[in-house]
Amino acid sequence: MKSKQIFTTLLLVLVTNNLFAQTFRDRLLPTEERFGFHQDDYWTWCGSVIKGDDGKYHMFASRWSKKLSFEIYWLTNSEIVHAVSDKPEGPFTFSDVVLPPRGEQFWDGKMTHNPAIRKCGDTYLLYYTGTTYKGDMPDENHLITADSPKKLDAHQHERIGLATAKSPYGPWTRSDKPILDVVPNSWEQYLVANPSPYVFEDGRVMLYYKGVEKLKKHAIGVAFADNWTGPYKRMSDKPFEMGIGGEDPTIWFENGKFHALLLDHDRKFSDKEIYYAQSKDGLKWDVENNPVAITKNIRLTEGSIAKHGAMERPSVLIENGIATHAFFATKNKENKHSWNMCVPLKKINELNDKTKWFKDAGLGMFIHWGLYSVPAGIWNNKPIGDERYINPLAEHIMLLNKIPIKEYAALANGFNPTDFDADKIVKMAKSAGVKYISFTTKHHDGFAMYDSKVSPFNIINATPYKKDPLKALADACKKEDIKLCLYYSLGRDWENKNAVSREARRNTWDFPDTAGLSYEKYLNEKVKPQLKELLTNYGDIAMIWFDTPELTTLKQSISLELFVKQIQPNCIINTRAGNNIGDIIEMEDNKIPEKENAKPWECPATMAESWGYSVLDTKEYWKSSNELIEKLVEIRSKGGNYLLNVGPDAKGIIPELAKERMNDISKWMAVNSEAIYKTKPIANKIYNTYLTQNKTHIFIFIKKTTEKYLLMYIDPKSVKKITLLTPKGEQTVSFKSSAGKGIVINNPSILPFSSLSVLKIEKIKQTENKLSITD
Ligand code: H79
Repeated sequence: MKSKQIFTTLLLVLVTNNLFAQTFRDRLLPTEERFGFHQDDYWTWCGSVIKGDDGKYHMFASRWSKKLSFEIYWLTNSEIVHAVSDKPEGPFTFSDVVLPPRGEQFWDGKMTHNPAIRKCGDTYLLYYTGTTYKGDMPDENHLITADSPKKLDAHQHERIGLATAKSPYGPWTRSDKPILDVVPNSWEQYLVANPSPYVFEDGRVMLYYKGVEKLKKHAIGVAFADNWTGPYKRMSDKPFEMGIGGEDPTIWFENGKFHALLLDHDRKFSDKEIYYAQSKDGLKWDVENNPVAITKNIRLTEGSIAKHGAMERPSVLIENGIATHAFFATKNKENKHSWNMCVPLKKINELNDKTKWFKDAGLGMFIHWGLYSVPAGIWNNKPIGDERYINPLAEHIMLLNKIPIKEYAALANGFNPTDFDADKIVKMAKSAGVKYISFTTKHHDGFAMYDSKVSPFNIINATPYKKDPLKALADACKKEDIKLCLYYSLGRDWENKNAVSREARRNTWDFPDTAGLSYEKYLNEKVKPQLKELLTNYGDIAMIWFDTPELTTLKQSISLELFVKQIQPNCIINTRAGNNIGDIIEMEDNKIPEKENAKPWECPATMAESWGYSVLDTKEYWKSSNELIEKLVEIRSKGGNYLLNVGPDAKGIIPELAKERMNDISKWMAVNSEAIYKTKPIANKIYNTYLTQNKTHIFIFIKKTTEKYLLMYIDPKSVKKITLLTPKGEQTVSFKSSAGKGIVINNPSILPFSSLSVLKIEKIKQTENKLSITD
């Protein structure tokens, strides 16, 4: 760097990151229960589909008689059959038995299962599990049990085989030996089964499979063959770790990546559902925080949700390199019928980024309003928690003063916010440049600020006001095109005894004893029913803003995410759903992170200290408008959003000091908002100020104190012009090239704002990537 007095150096690295989190869940289209393959007299289970040379779709599935039970008999009686359909989703019609019993002497003489159909050149490859055992096959007159020697015999002889044919109708050639056998004295000494091949175009095969050491102890293995004809050699003598307790993976290559659908036998994420993972090389797998891909709740074309009993054995149909349909074995809720079901898939490039509105927004407004707005920080004539500085958060008054529910609930009698004017508040927000509003529908006190039928502890039932402020707010937001987000206190609810959280954060005075209490019960009886109301009765909800996850487990966080998205698929959630589940990262209250983040993020913040209206937040506690604007810019330069709070009082009026600040922000945004909305950060830390960019422009935020010249290391040929944004319009700013290395900008001496002003650099090429780093 040259002389610091003269030059401010701006190092530019331009980032393009158009990738966004794509969960497999979002690809599932509505389906029909009859899609797939049903057989009235048989249990239908595993299934794998391929498009044949005849233009038809061919499913290879396993089945066994319904005269026998679903359990056990798959192992002794299953056979692989072939069914055909003109359409990929079916319904498939039975055609022929592909791999019938062929005699005890063969390794696969009695049973075939787990078909996986692939094609290489002109050969159809059917990978499968087969077994044999001594004695006759069981039937309805000769039943067996889980401990029968026949069953155990069948079990320990399970091996992996390959049948080949030139037509999906056969004839099929089976080999006399399995392509993969057990390895004595190893983790896979008992049996190998469930083949899942990835066949490369040149004939190489990467074969995932299940190995079992002894009953109930299984793991995944991977073998490789230079050609499908074999030999199949293990890639390692250890089980393979997918990062997810996987069983029955199906692996395909699409859009430059390997993808897998699989089951999680550890049930870490949910129970008996299908999970998703991605990989660059097919060996090292990335698992999303919420990898649940196909749940037991299936969306049907008629708009309803079908609840199923199990989701297993996933497979996909690939056409021209694109996964077009997912297939899986399923049972109805009563477990009386099983079939192989089909769900059509959206193409990867048809997925929309649900967080786009959020990434573009920049500024949001938080509204903290509830029963706590009545005492406003004073209880029994004393400041909350006796001394203001111990905890200045007025919305925590119930906890800090251990106010019994009965006494706290009496606040509702004096809560009649007749001056609450949703239209006015939303208009104020809009004029300040706010793009979304997050409203406290239920804070830690458990009081619902909307019409809730789940608990009478709400504004309609308990107050003289009797009106639904959320309804008014939702209508006003809709009118003004502001996104509506709903705050919901998750892990803390001081009115509900089952909301068990950490000791210092729960209601220990009304409910000293937690014995017999259940957080899961609270989730099922209060949280989910209230979320359902919120997501059903107020139109489009842009985000559920969870707070304080407390003791929420990973499974519970995942189930909350799935619950929200099943009702409103486009609704996003923040990471305070707990356990890193969420579409956007919620930073700590009032904390701006050091640098940008790969995921969209938000900083929720107060103008003073309390979130709820507090008479203790006297003027000296308030940040100035300039400070707020600078925080907005800092957050934006790091790619985040600023969620700035206001706390209406007991009458529903926003405090004057908050209004003043919103008004100052309005004036600033009226001139500078293009440097805030739809912009992205520029990666490197820069000297003394902040930057944002969009496709056509770079924005530099400058202060009155900034030096006379600015040096930017960007190619002068790529800069069309530079202007200063002012209330009177754009003012041209001169610049010249600096010894071919960059540009020197004449820093304007008079700036329009006492906070930050904006220099706008117009790029010549309308693309983000053309500016290159020259130093
Ligand atoms: O809604 C706003 C706050 O009320 C809420 N999050 C924002 C968005 C929030 N809840 N908790 N906290 C913020 C911070 C934690 C407060 C604590 Fe305590 C103070 C933890 C320990 C001391 C309150 C008092 C809880 C236990 C004792």
